[in-house]
Amino acid sequence: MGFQTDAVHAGQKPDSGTGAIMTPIFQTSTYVQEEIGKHKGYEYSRTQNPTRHAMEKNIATLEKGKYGIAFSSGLAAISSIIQLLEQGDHVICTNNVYGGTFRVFDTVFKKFGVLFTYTDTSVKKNIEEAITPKTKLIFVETPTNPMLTLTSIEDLVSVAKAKKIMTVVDNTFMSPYFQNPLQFGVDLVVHSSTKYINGHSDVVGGIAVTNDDQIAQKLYFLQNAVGAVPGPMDCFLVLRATKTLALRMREHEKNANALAAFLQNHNRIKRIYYPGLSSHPQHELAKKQMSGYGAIISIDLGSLENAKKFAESLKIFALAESLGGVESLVEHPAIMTHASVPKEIRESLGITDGLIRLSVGVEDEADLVNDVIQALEKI
Ligand code: P1T
Repeated sequence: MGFQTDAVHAGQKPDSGTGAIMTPIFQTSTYVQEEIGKHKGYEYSRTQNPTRHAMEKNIATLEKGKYGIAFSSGLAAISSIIQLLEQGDHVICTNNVYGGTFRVFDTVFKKFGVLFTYTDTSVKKNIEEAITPKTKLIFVETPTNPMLTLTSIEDLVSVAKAKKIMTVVDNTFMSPYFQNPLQFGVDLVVHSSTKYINGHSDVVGGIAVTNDDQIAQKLYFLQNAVGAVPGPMDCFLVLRATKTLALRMREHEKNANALAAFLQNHNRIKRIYYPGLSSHPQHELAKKQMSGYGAIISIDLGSLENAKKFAESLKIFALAESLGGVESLVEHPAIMTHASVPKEIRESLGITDGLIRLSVGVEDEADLVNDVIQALEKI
């Protein structure tokens, strides 16, 4: 089936009791058993929930995967993936990842003896050189948050497969609509479904998707054993939202393209990062592995003072953490989303005090461009 047909239907069928076309919100913690051990496949809602199952199947289908394993946040999904490892195992991670991802790796899992090497995974040789006999997992964000750097998924898979190392791609920025890493042979895709997948800024959630039976079984085990599961109401909202994912992504991207085209020639902007611009150093790679460029644009305004003035002068773009919702957001990575990354590392990555990240929403294109024009004039 096509993406939109799957988005509307996959994982869902009319309720057998009533014919209700929408999957009910099974707001229950437990399920009555006929006899001890005789039940309908549902025992307890940490372990199984029908609304969650429908959502997991739906997103797995959109991501071209067999199994979807949902969690209560993107970080809960990422943490459960790291819990597949043992003490002493080594992870290679893209040097620029969401600040919270770096924080949980660096402060929580390191404490339990998992070793992390951060490197610029956009260079194949860097991945090859970081591999040790203990390397069990390579975690890549592509495009990265907030620098929009790409890693070649093909290169990643070719290096990792040769050494039997598990590959994980955080696909949050692209959503399953613009990029499907499993189709390149990646083992696991992870999303913060808080972002484009839900898209309405009213749910925090995460999901891992895989085609690998063994990895799936281990993650379902962890989902139940550790227990970072999403509630049924949140699953219902996400399931409702994926029905319009394709429509939203097209609109997000149209607006982002227009805004990037305008911003790239503006004299107040020192540097712009958007994979859809031909000036982006990896524009050709973007065309190859993504079917669109998404709607996150980062701009360097040269100083903290300029960044503050700009962000605080915007009227439609709201000053807030997060991204991927229908409403446009602006944020300052160094002080907000990436504050937990040490300053010298941030600066080496390009996350300067002048850097601003825009999450372009689905409002009218002209209104967004005009909002940015008036805010740039305040600098
Ligand atoms: O917020 P949560 O649902 O736990 O997802 C974490 C996460 C994982 N991966 C990426 C690429 C992310 O961007 C995020 C969360 N990011 C933000 C909140 C942000 O404003 O960048």
